[in-house]
Amino acid sequence: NKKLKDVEISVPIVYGTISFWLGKKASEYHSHKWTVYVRSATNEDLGAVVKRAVFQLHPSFNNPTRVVESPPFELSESGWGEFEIAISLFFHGDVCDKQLDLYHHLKLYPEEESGPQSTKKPVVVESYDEIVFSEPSEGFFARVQNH
Ligand code: SLL
Repeated sequence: NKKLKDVEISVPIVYGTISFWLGKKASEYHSHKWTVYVRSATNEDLGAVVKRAVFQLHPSFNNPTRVVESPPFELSESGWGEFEIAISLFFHGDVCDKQLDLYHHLKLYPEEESGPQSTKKPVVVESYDEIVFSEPSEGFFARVQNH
């Protein structure tokens, strides 16, 4: 698989969490439902680049290492507390051998300025990033160009 010198592929992504307070249905250990996700920032199929996402949750969860093998690269859970989620992205063989580790702080509780907690107003925290691959293989380049 030949490498293309002087070529760079930049893959824009967004990753983050959306959290809903369960209101009347909230219990002590399950007060919120939340989803952590990684997706293309430009509506491309991230599955052309990413083979697998591994979400490392707080050890208070059952089976805290969660593996997602195909898009959408996201995971939903319920819980009661905020913590840092480690997100490892693994790429297809012709893309990159190294994994990329991202870190995201799960936020459940709104800031005081945005008013009281409501089941209708989810708390969203999202980050933007660009994954840059230099000297991509021809196969990878062919797969993602013209998209
Ligand atoms: C805290 N450092 O003390 C944080 C830890 C952990 C949250 C928060 C588990 C839910 C379940 C859960 O929400 N853990 O047991 O299914 O605030």
